[in-house]
Amino acid sequence: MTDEPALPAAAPGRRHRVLRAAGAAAIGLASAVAALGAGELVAYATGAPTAPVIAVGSAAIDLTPTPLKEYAVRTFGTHDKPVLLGGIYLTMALLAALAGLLAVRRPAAGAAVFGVFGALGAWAALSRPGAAAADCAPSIVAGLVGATAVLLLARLYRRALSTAATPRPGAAEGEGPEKPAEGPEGAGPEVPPQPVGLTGRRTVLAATAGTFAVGALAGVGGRVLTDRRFDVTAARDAVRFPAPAEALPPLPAAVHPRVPGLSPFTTPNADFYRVDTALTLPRIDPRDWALRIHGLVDHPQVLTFDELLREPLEELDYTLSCVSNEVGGPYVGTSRWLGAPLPALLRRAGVRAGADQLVGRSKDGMTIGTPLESVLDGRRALLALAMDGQALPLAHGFPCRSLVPGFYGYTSATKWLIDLEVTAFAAFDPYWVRRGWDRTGTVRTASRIEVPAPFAKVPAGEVDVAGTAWATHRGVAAVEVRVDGGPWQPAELAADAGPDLWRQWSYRWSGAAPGTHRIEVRATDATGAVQPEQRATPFPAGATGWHSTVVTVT
Ligand SMILES: Nc1nc2c(c(=O)[nH]1)N[C@H]1C(S)=C(S)[C@@H](COP(=O)(O)O)O[C@H]1N2
Ligand SMILES: [Mo]
Repeated sequence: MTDEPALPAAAPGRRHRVLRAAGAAAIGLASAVAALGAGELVAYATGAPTAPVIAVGSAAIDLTPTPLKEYAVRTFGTHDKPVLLGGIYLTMALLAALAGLLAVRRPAAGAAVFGVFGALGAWAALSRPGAAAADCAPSIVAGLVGATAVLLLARLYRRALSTAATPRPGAAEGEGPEKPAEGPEGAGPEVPPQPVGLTGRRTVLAATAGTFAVGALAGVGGRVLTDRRFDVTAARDAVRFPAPAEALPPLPAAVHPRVPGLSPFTTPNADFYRVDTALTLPRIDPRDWALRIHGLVDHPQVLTFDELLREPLEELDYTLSCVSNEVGGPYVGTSRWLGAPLPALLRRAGVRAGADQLVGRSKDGMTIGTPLESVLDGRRALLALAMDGQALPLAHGFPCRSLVPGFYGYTSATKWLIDLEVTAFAAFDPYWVRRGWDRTGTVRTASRIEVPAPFAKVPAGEVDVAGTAWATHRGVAAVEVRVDGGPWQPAELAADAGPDLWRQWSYRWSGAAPGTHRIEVRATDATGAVQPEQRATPFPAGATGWHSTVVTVT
């Protein structure tokens, strides 16, 4: 800021205009915080997904064009949701500040901005799949509270300004309404010099700060109350699984090549990648959960969680992967899953002729379609309830998700599953297919180098190279490595635990000479197909191309 003469007498200096504008913007911001706080409190009654920002964010995710979504996943990875929410909060803050600036001139216009906010949130909440009428309540209340707050604060603000502008006896003539609120004045002999309108200004400041504080408190309180009300961690901890009818022996240690730095064969739950569109995790109490099986079936079914537990449970060692994974990327993981065999349940329901798609629906409205023929062709499709010896973590679909080996998650692995519909591809396009993704979603052969790390410095001589390859449900038959575009050399494959699992590999690179080198890898699946060199983006059917790593030998 520039040096200004202390307490300019009459000129409404730039500083004053800036301060006034800041005050008006603060009024808008405080009103927005009050609005969102009220929304969070009301969401205590209707559930976290109905809170205004979450509802708007969820609608934004669904409306985001595929290329932008891909960009977000690529750039922000699993942080895509915090980034989106941050963006929404920032946009709202800017609009709220503008609403404040507007409100001190035209109160009705400022209030209208909040009305539009509220309506937008209400529309977003109602547009969520499975929304109830009451779901728009948090946004409507938020809109009303925001509009009321901005009207009241703007009135105080205008009053403070007009007090400041009222010419006092003895004050210079010609001080119009543009006179700065901060204008100094000579007061009577008993009263020390006091700026005009100080009390009024104090009142606005206090009211704005108070609105802000109460709103923030309501927001935080509403969140905490909602989290507590819909908490299902105790219900999850209480789940006990009967011994599986078909248990698997422990995996042999030889599935891992024991190269330091290589990821473990079984991915711990805490490290398992997470990809979904859920801004708030669906919380489902298994006691309230039921799975409906319907559509082109002779005997529609409704299964409770306890009934599912009484099915002959099976274990499945399975590598789940995401179509959005880039070459060499992290969206893949392996676990031992436990669940009820899906084919048996479908046969019991009696699949009718003409059906070729199985659509899973989740509590949060996701739809995922799998080729029905594949589900019934003898592969071990599962309604999974547990993962690595624990009930499914909330982020991975508690209490139940589907798994169909050989398909990417987006066409087979519905989390928070509540509904299975036997239908036809011609009759229904699931969520991702509507957005242009391949409707089948067969996992493509992939391989990646994990050791050495990209741009690692390694000593000359013998260098251990190792990584992971998968061609889910077909199986990996070979992995080859080459250095600096030289001849392909076979890597050593660790023990094969089955075609539904990834396969880890290692390669001893001997005679590594100082300098920069490029290591490449490619896999061959059990049908004999070699992973293609041609690069393809994840959209629309999964990435292709060889992974490579550049290292410096010292
Ligand atoms: N309800 C729901 N299920 C879902 C998704 C989702 O967005 N919502 N994403 C799918 C995708 S794209 C993948 S790759 C897997 C990821 O499962 P994970 O998060 O347990 O690793 O879940 C699938 N199931
Ligand atoms: Mo995915």
